[in-house]
Amino acid sequence: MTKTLHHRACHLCEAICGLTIETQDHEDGSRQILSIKGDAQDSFSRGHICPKAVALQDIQNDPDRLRQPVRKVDGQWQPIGWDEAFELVAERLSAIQAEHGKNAVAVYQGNPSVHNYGLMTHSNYFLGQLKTRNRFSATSVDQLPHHLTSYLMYGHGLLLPIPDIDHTQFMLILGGNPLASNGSIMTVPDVEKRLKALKARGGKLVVVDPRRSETAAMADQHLFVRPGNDAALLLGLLNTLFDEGLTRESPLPVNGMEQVKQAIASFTAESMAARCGVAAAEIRQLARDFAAAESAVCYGRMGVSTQAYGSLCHWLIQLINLVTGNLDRVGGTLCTSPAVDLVANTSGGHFNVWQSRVSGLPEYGGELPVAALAEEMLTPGEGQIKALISVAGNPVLSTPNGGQLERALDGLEFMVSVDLYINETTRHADLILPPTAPLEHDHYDTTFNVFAVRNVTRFNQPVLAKPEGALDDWEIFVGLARAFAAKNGTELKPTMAPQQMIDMGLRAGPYGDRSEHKLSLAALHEAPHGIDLGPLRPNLAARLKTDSKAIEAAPQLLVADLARFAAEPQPSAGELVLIGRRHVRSNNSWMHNYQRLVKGKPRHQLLMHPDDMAGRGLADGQRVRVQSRVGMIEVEAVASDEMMPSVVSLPHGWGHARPGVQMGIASAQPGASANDLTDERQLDAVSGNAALNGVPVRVEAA
Ligand SMILES: Nc1nc2c(c(=O)[nH]1)N[C@H]1C(S)=C(S)[C@@H](COP(=O)(O)OP(=O)(O)OC[C@H]3O[C@@H](n4cnc5c(=O)[nH]c(N)nc54)[C@H](O)[C@@H]3O)O[C@H]1N2
Ligand SMILES: Nc1nc2c(c(=O)[nH]1)N[C@H]1C(S)=C(S)[C@@H](COP(=O)(O)OP(=O)(O)OC[C@H]3O[C@@H](n4cnc5c(=O)[nH]c(N)nc54)[C@H](O)[C@@H]3O)O[C@H]1N2
Ligand code: SF4
Ligand SMILES: [Mo]
Repeated sequence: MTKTLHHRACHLCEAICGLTIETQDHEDGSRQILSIKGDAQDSFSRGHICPKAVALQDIQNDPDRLRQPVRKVDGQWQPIGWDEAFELVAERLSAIQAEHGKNAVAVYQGNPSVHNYGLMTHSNYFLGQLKTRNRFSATSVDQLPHHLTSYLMYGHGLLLPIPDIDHTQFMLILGGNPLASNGSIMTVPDVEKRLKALKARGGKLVVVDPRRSETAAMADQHLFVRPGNDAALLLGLLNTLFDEGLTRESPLPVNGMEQVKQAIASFTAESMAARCGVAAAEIRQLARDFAAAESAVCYGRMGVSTQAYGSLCHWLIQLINLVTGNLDRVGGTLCTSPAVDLVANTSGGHFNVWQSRVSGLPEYGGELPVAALAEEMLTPGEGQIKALISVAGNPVLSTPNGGQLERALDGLEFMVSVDLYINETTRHADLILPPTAPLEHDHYDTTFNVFAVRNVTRFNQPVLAKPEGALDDWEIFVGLARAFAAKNGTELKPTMAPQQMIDMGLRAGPYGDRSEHKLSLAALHEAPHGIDLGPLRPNLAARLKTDSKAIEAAPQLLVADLARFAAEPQPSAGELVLIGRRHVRSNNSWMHNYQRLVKGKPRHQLLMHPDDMAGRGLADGQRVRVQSRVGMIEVEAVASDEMMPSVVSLPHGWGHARPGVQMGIASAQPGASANDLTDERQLDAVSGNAALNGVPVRVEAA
């Protein structure tokens, strides 16, 4: 009975905390997890951990997790062999494409796709063969405005300036709650300690949020903002910076700044105050504080990207950092220089080269906005979606008007899911292909090293042996690719394992064969706690991928959106709007089946200001009916003075009571789905990203 200590990063959220996992090997050959702790020797996460990482063992041991492919026959799930399953997928998809055209097969890729390197390297090996324009992902219910803004201004959708949180003297956060989310597009393990350090060195933290979030509660200043109206605040700030001469020269090459000045000249703090709910004097003072700080960073996340002006907000955020000299500056925002450099190796992307069939929404990087998925299934005609491949996603709970999508899935001719569970989405599939569990496969973070607040790298070895007959995600995609190519008589290029691709990427990268670091896979094997490659450094000028090789400060598309913003009719007083929230013990829709995380008081209630409850004759803890244009749910309402009046908050990812879901613990305390209320027609019009925040709702006693 040998005990072993393993070191590996947690892949569950963007913070990539180092873990120390102790296992025990038994005489029968089995290996048991004894403990999961933070790895104090990981210089990036410094021992930080959250409750979700401990639940990695619950994922491993969950009796509800699928361990072999299953096929639905007469409404019953039955085991099926891998080869037979691949053959079935190849046959059904080929037949559907032959009859209805390539676009009749759609793809949805969910969030864990970017937390699992095998899906990053190999899903396209198969999906690319389909040559369908109906590709969708969680990007368009999340960070699409970030990518689009970077693509338009810097020439590459992944050139995302990251807050230099460890060196800044002023951090302005809009629509992010890193104390619950552990940071996003800012890979920052141990964020609370880093924010405390910012305050301890005399820096200032300001949070703009319609809820006094956990992060807002620790800030020096918290401003309530009317949901969906951050652009007004940001315009007021930028306008003040120009108006009061608070700008600072930047050495970066910039085009279009005069045009920006003119375009925003009429959006003064005074004219924007009512719109955002922040007094003009406060807007002006915030601009002065920001500009006066030795270094400052303006950072916006979910709350300002999944709203009706997501792209406008992210453009204004970039401009505020730029004109105060904080873009590409220590203590401001900086782009990473990652060991596997996805920016250097790829073209910048493309936008609006084609559009969705029904609503004409623009593609970005080959994907269409997921808000259009259901209508593309439900609207008859040439190009109608007849089959779906869902990969590591749960769009019934995570995309707007999930109820409509659910009905649309019922009408498909064929659906296959690559997933660990029979959940709200995959229960509609004909076939589910489950990969190995997280600790059973290796991992290299291709994505979050690129978004990290320091340049870091590590390779994660599997902790547990792969069970006999199990396949990793990437192997499932190789199997599908081969079966599909054989069925269609197409030639398939040979592929290599993800490990080998990472080795090549490391060697070709900035710390590879041509540098003193000589990074390779073998070198990372020698460094189980990860390698710190130093703080972020200014590098943007050399990395710009615009045609002009300058920053494009005034992209036509974004400047034009100012007119839409100015013309937007405002809701009448007393109307309620819905926003979302996250909790540290929850992870989107899929980690509610672990007792360790869901025990204690429920965390899926509707938060509502006491005055809004009183005005409707509602009592604290009462069950209420919440209604929007698209649907109605029942939940418990809790009075909370954290909320801005007229705003209610409900986390997404709940609603596990649907029939056929096979997740016992989750179904026992199901909650209701926020996305039965969100509206697929409410979009950031520029990018097509869903506006999940700021949804008009009515609340009454149930
Ligand atoms: N109203 C509202 N809606 C939201 C949000 C919000 O804030 N408010 N947030 C949005 C955001 S930011 C996101 S990212 C999306 C997330 O939306 P999705 O990505 O659609 O959903 P997840 O809940 O992440 O579901 C992940 C699925 O992947 C499976 N899975 C987990 N690990 C693996 C793996 O390694 N391999 C495979 N093959 N499957 C795996 C799980 O069983 C689960 O079914 O939700 C969005 N929806
Ligand atoms: N524990 C946990 N961690 C997670 C996840 C999880 O589900 N659970 N999900 C992961 C994923 S996929 C992502 S994308 C990240 C997201 O990470 P964050 O961007 O930090 O997301 P949230 O924690 O949802 O914080 C969003 C904040 O925006 C506020 N907000 C809502 N509407 C508006 C608005 O109109 N304006 C402004 N200014 N604020 C608004 C909300 O009140 C909330 O406090 O978290 C990741 N980490
Ligand atoms: S914060 Fe929690 S879930 Fe996120 S990487 Fe760290 S341990 Fe994992
Ligand atoms: Mo996300």
